[in-house]
Amino acid sequence: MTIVPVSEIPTVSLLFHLKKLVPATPEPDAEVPKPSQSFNDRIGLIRGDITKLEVDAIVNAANELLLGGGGVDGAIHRAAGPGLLKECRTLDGCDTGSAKITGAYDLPCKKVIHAVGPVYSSRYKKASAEDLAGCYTTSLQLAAANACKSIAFSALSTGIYGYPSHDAAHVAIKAVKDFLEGEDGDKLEKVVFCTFVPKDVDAYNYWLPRFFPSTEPEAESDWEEVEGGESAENGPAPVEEGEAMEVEKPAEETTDVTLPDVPTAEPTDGGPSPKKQKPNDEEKL
Ligand code: AR6
Repeated sequence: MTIVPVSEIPTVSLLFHLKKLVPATPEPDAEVPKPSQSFNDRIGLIRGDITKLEVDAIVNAANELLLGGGGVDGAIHRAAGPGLLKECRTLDGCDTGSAKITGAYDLPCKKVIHAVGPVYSSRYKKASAEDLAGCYTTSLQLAAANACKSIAFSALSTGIYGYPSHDAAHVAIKAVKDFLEGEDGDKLEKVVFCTFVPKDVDAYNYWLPRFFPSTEPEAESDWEEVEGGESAENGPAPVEEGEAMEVEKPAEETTDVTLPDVPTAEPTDGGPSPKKQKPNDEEKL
């Protein structure tokens, strides 16, 4: 039941440095974003239970009623206690693609932002993407307007609502980057993506380096091509285990997934780095 202080949530900069994020291989004609130390120092990635994060605001994957539910919504309401539901009852629900903010009650964070992601529809991909982006943007605006300097997102819509993880991570990271580049961007000191299940871990490990390239001087040189890597069903080959620091998962969620072990040591400086597999860089969207 360990609470994770915001300062202990690994940043993209740290994950590149520890070689737990793999720099992207540039596509021949693709435009590569300019690396930004400031962004890489402010984007966090952690795998585990969002209710354990001691950030200013966590973002719940809610539904339009805002009265609790399953998945991360259930976990947040259980950990917050009955005061949260009581406050949610006063909010009169929330539209899909938007978000509302409440207190956090017994949670270690200060605020809960309840975002209503879309139920994914492959027939209406564009509308789904707009609604999902709206959740991220509204949540960031609410955080900034409520003096929250750190915010952690669950992978909105990727559970019960069925949004494919790679597509959802692309939308989420783009919305966050757009916000950080905007006029209120510097109000947020840390924006964290909190993953929970392997498909989302893979998606964020794939997409974060493509939006937030490494600033490490020799980031590319240590990675070697390995033949015969497996491919994940819906995306690039999964990277090796322990990509991002983990926090404890609630017992009820651990039954159908095998989680990698928590990394316990940094790679040693002297010895040769283990051979790692480059991710498959094919565009998946
Ligand atoms: N911490 C972090 N992430 C979690 C946790 C947790 N404790 N538990 C689950 N996740 P979902 P949705 C991840 O289904 O798809 C509810 O009933 C999970 O692995 O919670 O937006 C609501 O009331 C997945 O990656 O939300 C709505 O009715 C992500 O959280 C509906 O589900 C979101 O999965 C919303 O569906």
